[in-house]
Order: sequence, then structure tokens, then C-alpha cells
Amino acid sequence: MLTRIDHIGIACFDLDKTVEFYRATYGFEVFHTEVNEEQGVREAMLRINGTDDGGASYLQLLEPVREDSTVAKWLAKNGEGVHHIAFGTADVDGEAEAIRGKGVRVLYDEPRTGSMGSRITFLHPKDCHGVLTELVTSAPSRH
Ligand code: MC0
Repeated sequence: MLTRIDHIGIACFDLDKTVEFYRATYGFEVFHTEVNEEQGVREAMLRINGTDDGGASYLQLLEPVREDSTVAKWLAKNGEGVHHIAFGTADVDGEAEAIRGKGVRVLYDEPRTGSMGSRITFLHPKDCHGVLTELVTSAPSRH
């Protein structure tokens, strides 16, 4: 079961300036930052609210850390904006398998490491009406 919006991923050229925009405009504060080398991004998580299943929903601001990263490629083509949406689930493996069985391309054979120790996978945007879609099981310590 997909139980919440875990985060909305927003691609930006300058993470610090974008963080400052969200702080000054809406009052959202940075909950967590990290560099995910595998994904080629530096990211800031802005916690928006807690959810009924004990998780939370975030805005995830993403700045590429190398030219060949998927986010750098996307920014070069589209400019800044919403890059993906992520649904939270207690069972990313099971959800990925079930969705693959419905004919949607799941991009990873096994979930990889995402923000704050989560386990993540992605669904191909061309199979999801143009939306790059991520499935996330957050680390147990986050609940
Ligand atoms: C590409 N496309 C998108 C898209 N990225 N459509 C909607 N939203 C996006 N974000 C479209 C392109 O416009 C193109 O359409 C087609 O998909 C193929 O794209 P491409 O530019 O030729 O690029 P590919 O095929 O090399 O790669 C696309 C793919 C890739 C989705 C497979 O971006 C990928 O593996 N993404 C998953 C990983 C990722 O995005 N990581 C960054 C966030 P046309 O019509 O022009 O053919 S990391 C993250 O979020 C972590 C840290 C976390 O949450 O914890």
C-alpha cells in the first residue's frame, strides 16, 4: 500500500539560494541535508508535515553535483522545477514488484539508498503519464 506523499523532488541550479527562497517565502526550514553520490545530487529536505502512518512529507530540493547526473541532464533540458513525486510505503520491494507486474517499468532491480537512509526505486516517467515516480520506504528510525 502507498500511504503518503513522501516528498516532491524539485530540481534547482543553486541549492543554497533555493533553500533561502523556501525559508523566506514560506518559513520552511531545512530538516536534513546530504550528498547522494550514487544519484549525483546534493539535497535539502524541508519537512512539511507528519502523516498518519508515522512518516512525514517533505519537499526535496536537488542540485546536481556532476554533469552526467540525471538531474543535471533534466535541468539542461527543462530548467528548474518539479522533477519527481515520491510515494511512501512500508514495503518498497513488494510495491515495486506489484507495479512491475502491471507493466510499468521499474528502473532498479533492487531498491537503492535514498535520502536519510531510505530505500528507493523509480518508475519510468513514460509509463506514468509523464511523471517520474519514486517509491520510498523510510528508515525505521524516521518513524
Ligand atoms: C526524463 N524524462 C522525464 C524526466 N526525466 N519526464 C518527466 N520527469 C522527469 N524527471 C523524460 C525525458 O524528457 C525523455 O522524454 C525521456 O524521459 C527519456 O529521458 P532522457 O532525458 O533521455 O534520459 P534517460 O532515458 O537517460 O533517463 C531518464 C530516467 C532517469 C527517468 C530513466 O532520469 C532516471 O533513471 N531517473 C531516476 C533517478 C533520478 O532521477 N535520480 C535523481 C533524484 P522524451 O519525450 O524527450 O523522449 S535522486 C533522489 O530523488 C533521491 C536522492 C531520493 O529521493 O532520496
